[in-house]
Amino acid sequence: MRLSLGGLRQVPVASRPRVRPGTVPAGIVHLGLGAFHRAHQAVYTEAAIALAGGDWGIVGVAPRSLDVVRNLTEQDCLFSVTSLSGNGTHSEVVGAFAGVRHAASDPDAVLDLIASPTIRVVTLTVTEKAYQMDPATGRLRPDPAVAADLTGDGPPMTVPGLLVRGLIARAAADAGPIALLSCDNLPSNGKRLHGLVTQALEYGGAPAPVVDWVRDNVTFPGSMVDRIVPATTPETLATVEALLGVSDLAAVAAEPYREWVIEDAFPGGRPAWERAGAVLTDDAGPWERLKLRSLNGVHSAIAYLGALAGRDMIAEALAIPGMREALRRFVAEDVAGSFQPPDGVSVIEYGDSVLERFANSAIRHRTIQVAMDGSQKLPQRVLHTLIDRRATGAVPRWGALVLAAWMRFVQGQADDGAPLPLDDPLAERIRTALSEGKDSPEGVVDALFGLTEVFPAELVGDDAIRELVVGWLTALEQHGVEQTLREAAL
Ligand code: CS2
Repeated sequence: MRLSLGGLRQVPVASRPRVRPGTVPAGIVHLGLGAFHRAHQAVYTEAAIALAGGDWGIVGVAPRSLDVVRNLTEQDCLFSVTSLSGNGTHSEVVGAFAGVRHAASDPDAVLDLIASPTIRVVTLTVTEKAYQMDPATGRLRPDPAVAADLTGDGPPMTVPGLLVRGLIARAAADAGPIALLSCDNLPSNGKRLHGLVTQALEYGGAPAPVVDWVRDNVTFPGSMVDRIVPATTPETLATVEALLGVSDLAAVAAEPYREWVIEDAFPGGRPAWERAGAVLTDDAGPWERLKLRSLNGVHSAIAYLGALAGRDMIAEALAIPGMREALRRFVAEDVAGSFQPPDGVSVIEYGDSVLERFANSAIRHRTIQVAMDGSQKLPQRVLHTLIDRRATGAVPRWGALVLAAWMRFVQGQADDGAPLPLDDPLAERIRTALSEGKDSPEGVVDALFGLTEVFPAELVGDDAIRELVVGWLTALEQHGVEQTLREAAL
């Protein structure tokens, strides 16, 4: 039997939703129906509604993927989240969804929602690349699809297009203030989203009254989101079916840990997320830098080094001799001194707790999954650490290793010669650059440093950085990851 309102009777009582499914009116539109949203904001929002009430049901919008919309529709918008750890598993069905939509086939429904006075918050988990901005600068990149969305009369297909056209419709309807809350792993994600909307309005030639309305009625709170949520696999679905007693094709599995720090700027109100364990603050910046640099930066390091060493899973890659030591030194020697952490937080202790989470082998997180979209992830995860350390005169040796590992990874071959996929929006640009400089480590570094949308001039022009990266890349090419890590520890 399939998970659905009727099927809930089969589900163990302890796993049933905390709110009555289908009874909570919509107050939030969420863009990006991937596994992360379901295991993170949806869980917090359901708990907040269960504990404090409010019309904060979520309408989930998938920009492209039809499968998730179909699966959720067939399941009366119900799905389960299963926490996996060495200490056992727990599944809960989430009942906070008030509906689902597919933007690619029905964009008008999404614009109507954003323009509706009942919707007072739009949340986003669309991944870095969907913001269509140059990662180095945060400038909107109006490629043809974005340009058509912003200036044309056709249906909007991109995230900037959906947001801006939705806001224009909301301004016309004078439907009240609204918060746009980015939950993606971008630097200063609230400011980025604000910049995106501002630039997109300008690019599309929005009339002054609309620009004024957005200025006066729309906020862009920043946030730090955290939970490790691997892609769902057939194995996940089988585990979940055994736990729930019904099959759930929209199931997600995740680590038990979760964290959310949100800037409290919601002019139309918000769920009582603090009741669900979120931290509401004036400035999420220190939390976000902590997480991007000491969690995501380390995650990317394990992903590139591990994939090159032929390890399929993050937990396996962490077990390579010398890996933990190198990562601990990366955090202690490079990351910790690169920014001011939140009051009372030790970056080194945070980094150690992150390594414990990465060691959770039950979640089966693939190195290749974390490795994807590196061009969009490197700036906030690694390059900002390098730049900020260089500004103090330090020589960030371990951060340079991470960058070198990416440069070897994008060449497409593991240490044993096995092919590695390059899944990246800039894949073509990267391949073209590499075809010009592939003969030596120096050539590779210079060619890739030519990707100005990723590498800022201050980094590229820094001889000390270049020398470090060339040194590591040479070692990785000559000896492979395992020997390089063994020797690095000496
Ligand atoms: C990961 C993140 O895939 C990736 O790039 O680093 O998705 C990571 O698992 C989450 O940010 C953890 O909160």
